[in-house]
Amino acid sequence: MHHAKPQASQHLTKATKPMTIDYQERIPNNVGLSDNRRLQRALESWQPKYLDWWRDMGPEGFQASDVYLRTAISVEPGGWAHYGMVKMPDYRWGIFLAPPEAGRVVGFGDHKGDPVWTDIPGEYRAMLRRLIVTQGDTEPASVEQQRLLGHTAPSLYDLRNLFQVNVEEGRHLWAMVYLLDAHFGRDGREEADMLLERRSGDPEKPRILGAFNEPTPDWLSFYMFTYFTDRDGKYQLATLAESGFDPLSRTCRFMLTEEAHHMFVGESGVQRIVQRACEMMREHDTDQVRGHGAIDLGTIQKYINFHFSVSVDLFGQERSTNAANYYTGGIKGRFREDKIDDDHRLADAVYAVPALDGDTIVTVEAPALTVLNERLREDFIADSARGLARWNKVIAEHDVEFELSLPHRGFNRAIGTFAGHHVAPDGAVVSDAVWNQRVGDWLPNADDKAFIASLMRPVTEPGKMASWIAPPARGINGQPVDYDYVHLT
Ligand code: BYC
Ligand code: FE
Ligand code: FE
Repeated sequence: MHHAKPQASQHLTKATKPMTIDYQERIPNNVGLSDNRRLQRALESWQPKYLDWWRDMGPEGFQASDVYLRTAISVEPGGWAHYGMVKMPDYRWGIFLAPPEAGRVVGFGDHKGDPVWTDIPGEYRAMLRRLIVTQGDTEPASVEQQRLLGHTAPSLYDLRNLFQVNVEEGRHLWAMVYLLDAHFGRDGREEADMLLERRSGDPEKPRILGAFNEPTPDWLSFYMFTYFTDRDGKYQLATLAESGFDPLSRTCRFMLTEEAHHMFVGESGVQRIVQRACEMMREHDTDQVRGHGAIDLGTIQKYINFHFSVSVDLFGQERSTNAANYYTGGIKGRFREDKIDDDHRLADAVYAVPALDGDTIVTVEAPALTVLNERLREDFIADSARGLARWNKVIAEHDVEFELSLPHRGFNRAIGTFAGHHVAPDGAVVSDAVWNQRVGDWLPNADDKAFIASLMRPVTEPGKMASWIAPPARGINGQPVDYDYVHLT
């Protein structure tokens, strides 16, 4: 049976400080796993199942390649990363929690001001289990969605970034399985096994949330996914980092440090594609750049429309009693709860949310507690818009007249108020007939997908880029762009 061992090139050393990760252990951790035999046994019996899953469902065709990966070596802010050539199955997946905050108290809900819980309060067990399982399910799902992309990477730099994202999503699964094994006994072990059994896109045993059953067939989709869908990860993890259940909070705080890189991959990936499109538009004085091997801005807009809309669905319904119960229980807070100036209980507060009044989208006031999903969705939308502004800056710098935009939040929705209605990207409610006539202008159509697929040819020479993407501004960890980031076998 395989179990992970440190690579000679990793130079990972034994723990000296309490919050340093112990790499001598079979499962690297900073939670004192060797002092908890029961938990250690549970995780050690899950580890081979995880590795089997990784070999079956992880990146296809590259398990034997050396990849320039970063590994967490400490959870202290700054200087936590080590870089070296690693074969992915030997990546040191483990359990890393952010340091505890002395005297931390519950920040919101009925228990506001109470000391945080290190064990699960019995009354919240079911809620917490469900949240942890839902969170955990997305992590292996994304690895499954991306497993064939290695065959068509536009450069070795991008190939390496894909694999970095994949191993870290694998580690995020470990993070949730740790909580299930440590705090939910036998049920937790069953859930941990089920996390390895569901499969993205499989109608018999699908992943839990919609976006995680969509295919990620090409690299434009991959960058959109890491820009928009990983950003849902940022917002959900941030609300769970507020949790009164301290192990969940500490776990999510460390996961957020990894999440930032995933969104960087998405934002910079789209930016480089936009840049290439603009360069070709200037060079050939046309916006029909497909013939020049670039992706036209109109197609990029359609991919934005798709990935934005499936990602906003991930926030759930506008009105949710689940969300109200999570908040009142002190289980799941708002984004940056401590920065919000109110009573953090919300018993009497109201909040404005969109609603449909016939064919018109209006704003109505609702009890704030019941519309927390919508509020978080709004935070997400504002954050998403920032990257678009940076992409539009690139377009303007090339003197091209075109502006990328986010579609209306009601566009192409499958969850909540707008599900079952057709909303155009500009926010107009339209008929079935208009929708059917226009949908191919708003979402990637068969022709767009075939064109994108035709561009997906691997580029494997260090420093070379596919025709449709500009080189990155710089390499990884101070290495040059033409560094040999993945040693192909
Ligand atoms: N698809 O009351 P509601 C990440 C279900 S991404 C399918 O509005 P609630 C990552 C819902 O489950 C972050 N079903 O729901 C990114 C409920 O089902 P039941 C993932 C959906 O509970 C990239 C029913 O509809 N983390 O980490 O308020 C790569 C009623 O809805 C969907 C989390 O999501 C959907 N889109 O909110 C790798 C955090 N939306 O009970 C990783 C944990 C809703 O009727 N999860 N439903 O069977 C949660 O906080 C909540 O479960 C949700 C839903 C926000 C997802
Ligand atoms: Fe993740
Ligand atoms: Fe992520």
